[in-house]
Amino acid sequence: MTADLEAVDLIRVRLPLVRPFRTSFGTMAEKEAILVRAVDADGAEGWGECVAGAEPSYSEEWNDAAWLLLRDVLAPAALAGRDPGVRGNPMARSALDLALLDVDLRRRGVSLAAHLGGTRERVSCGVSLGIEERIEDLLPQVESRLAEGYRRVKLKIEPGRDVEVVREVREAFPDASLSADANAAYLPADAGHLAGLDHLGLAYLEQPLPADHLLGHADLQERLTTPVCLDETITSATVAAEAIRLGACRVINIKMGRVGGPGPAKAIHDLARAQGIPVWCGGMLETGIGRAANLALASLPGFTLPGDTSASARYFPFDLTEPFVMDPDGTIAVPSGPGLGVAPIPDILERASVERTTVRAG
Ligand code: OSB
Ligand code: MG
Repeated sequence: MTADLEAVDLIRVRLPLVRPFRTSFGTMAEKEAILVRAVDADGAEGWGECVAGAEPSYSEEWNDAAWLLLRDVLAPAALAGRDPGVRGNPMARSALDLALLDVDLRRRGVSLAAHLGGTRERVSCGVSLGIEERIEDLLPQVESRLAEGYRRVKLKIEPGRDVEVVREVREAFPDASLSADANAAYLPADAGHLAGLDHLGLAYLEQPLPADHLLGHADLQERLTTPVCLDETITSATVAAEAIRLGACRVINIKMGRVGGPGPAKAIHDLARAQGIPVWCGGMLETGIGRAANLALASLPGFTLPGDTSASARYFPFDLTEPFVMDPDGTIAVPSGPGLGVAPIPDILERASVERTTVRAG
């Protein structure tokens, strides 16, 4: 597949967000991403997006480090047709793997969704709302996103902005499908406090404890009636299998970048499905490139819950690709063209680029 790979371009982009996005680990005022463009000897190209952030705050990876790894290790190994022998760094690896897969699929005329085993043409969408200083700034966002058709609204929470916030949103929207995402902000000793969420009808509570607390999540799940969903913890199919066996979660969020690529993402889907654990496609505020990959992944049959696969307009005043639009029924069409089915619009890519380099064989 990579035999005639000729060059790998790395393009760092920055896109303004429609609103700063605050989580328990920090605030993002703009989106920074590394795009990977793989080019083969016939000039065919493929794209991938690294979902790491500008800082190592969601996980250990960050773009400055991913850039070096892609430039000095991963791309040269791919160009030489050898295994890079690298541990960890799933987001950087996933970005390159996606670009290489995209070249191959485009050449063969196969969509990423078809390649992964997708079974639906449209996927169900939820939306993730950042922490707001004031409840008056959150409630109107929930209202307008529900009115747009989003099938689930996820509220970011942190200590001091949790049970009360969820209660206010629940009181204002009694029938809405709601979830809460703590991004690892609590400790096992907070179990009693988190049990205060149990009467608020959440679809699930996402990643309450730090990523390595497998037993902590199992104990917490035993205490809560709210299903626990794991995000940061699930870094491989092995961890997913152990989390399920321990009872550490009843729901899994799958992000291709966090688990190291399309292959591992599908493997986690397959094993969760075999064990009756529903999964949904997480998001990292991706540009249209990463969004296309997420929509393809979310078309697999085990993705039975709405994903953080929102429309381009929820994130950006302008996206790198043709914008993804959600229908009023809360669904987005899965790209059906070869590979990702989308590519950056040259002018917009040019305008958003802040750094570029090309890696060649030899
Ligand atoms: O925990 O799911 C998360 C964004 C950046 C980092 C981590 C997370 C998120 C989101 C946004 O919740 C999901 C989206 O892309 O809409
Ligand atoms: Mg999350």
